[in-house]
Amino acid sequence: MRFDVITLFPELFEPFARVGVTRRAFESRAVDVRLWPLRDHADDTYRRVDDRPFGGGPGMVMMVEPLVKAMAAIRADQAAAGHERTPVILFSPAGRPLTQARVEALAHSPGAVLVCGRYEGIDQRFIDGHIDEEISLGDYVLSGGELPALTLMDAVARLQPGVLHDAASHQQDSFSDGLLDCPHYSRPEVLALPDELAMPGVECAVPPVLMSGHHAHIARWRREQQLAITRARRPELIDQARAAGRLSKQDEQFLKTLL
Ligand code: 4FV
Repeated sequence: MRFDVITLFPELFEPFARVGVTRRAFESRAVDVRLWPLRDHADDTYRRVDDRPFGGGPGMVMMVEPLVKAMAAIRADQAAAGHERTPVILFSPAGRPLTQARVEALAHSPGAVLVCGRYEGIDQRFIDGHIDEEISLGDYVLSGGELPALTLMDAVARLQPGVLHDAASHQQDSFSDGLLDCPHYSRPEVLALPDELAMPGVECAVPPVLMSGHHAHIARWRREQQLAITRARRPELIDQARAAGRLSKQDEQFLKTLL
């Protein structure tokens, strides 16, 4: 799959391809990232990419022409590479909230063009003319669309075959079945911290069921933990899982015990 990223700060993306699980996605070309520095498509003497808003008001607006020229260059490059046209995504607080379901759909797609806004926003004519989808990371205001783009690429890259050591690990992710994740434990089985590091009220022993080797009991315990945590923190996700038919009779019986 291929991401074409229009950005004023391509240097923000380099480290991303060098570390962690996502590095494997890029080195294996499972995810092919092309960076398109917007200033390369600003051909006035000052290579302007932003200007004052018509109608007045604070801040600056990203100009339409450099963006349109960058899109033309991307489409030409995709055509030359025999790569199909990919949808154009803009990150903005006005977008649809990003979900794991949207990430999984993208992870099984040819890719996308990611437009990273800066300043107060982008000239609406570019949005009307080129943007297929607006995605929001959340109800807060960032200084640019680069972090949302990196976030989306990270979430998609880790789902690419062969990127996670154990493919099963993303099947147990939060949201993979619409519920929040269960607690995780590793060595030591019984925590023995010196007094100055002690954590009062924290159970020092790992839940015995996890040491039982009884896979069905372990799976049940983890499922019940997911249900309890999700019901406590994100009850709307329980309703969504129920509506999607992802809750078993056993799940419903357990949820009743929580009432
Ligand atoms: C944002 C968000 C976000 C708005 C103006 C970039 C900034 C600036 N993007 N989820 N929240 N974008 O705040 O996606 O151009």
